[in-house]
Amino acid sequence: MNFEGLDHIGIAVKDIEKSNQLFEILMGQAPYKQESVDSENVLTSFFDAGNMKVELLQATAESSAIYKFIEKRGEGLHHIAFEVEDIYAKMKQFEADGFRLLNKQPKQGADNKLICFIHPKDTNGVLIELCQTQTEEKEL
Ligand code: CMX
Repeated sequence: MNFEGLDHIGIAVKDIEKSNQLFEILMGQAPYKQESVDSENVLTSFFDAGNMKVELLQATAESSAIYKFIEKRGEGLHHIAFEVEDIYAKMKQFEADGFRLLNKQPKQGADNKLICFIHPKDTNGVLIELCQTQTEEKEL
């Protein structure tokens, strides 16, 4: 098995403050974390959903992937993220399997993760994120 489990699903939203209020009602709790990821030009908030999380993402610049996504496809499900034990090993494996990786090295993502995306055109139109919880030994 390649994955440790589903870590989170990412939902692209236009106005994260409004969506936070909506999801607070839906999830029955406030987000446990809000974070700006400057490298991705996004504002994020995370809700605990039991054995996984829901991440809301709002673009902070027109260059952001979230901005382009919403322009093209509207708000909605943006990606699903699987936890992996060793992101370097999985990136190597998936690349050898023919999947196009959208970053050649793991990037610093939200929620203390090292992340890598697989091109959605290689996975039936769904953007897949690999993420590894960062430990001190694996910090970039
Ligand atoms: N899910 C499914 N399909 C997607 C998609 C997504 N999230 N984003 C784009 N696409 C589709 C587009 O609709 C388009 O399809 P068609 O050609 O059929 O219209 C195709 O992929 C190419 O899209 P594009 O707009 O021409 O190309 P982009 O320059 O926007 O690049 C992608 C798309 C996926 C390569 C780019 O968004 C990327 O590198 N994403 C990874 C990084 C990311 O998403 N960061 C934001 C989240 C960060 C975080 O979680 O912290």
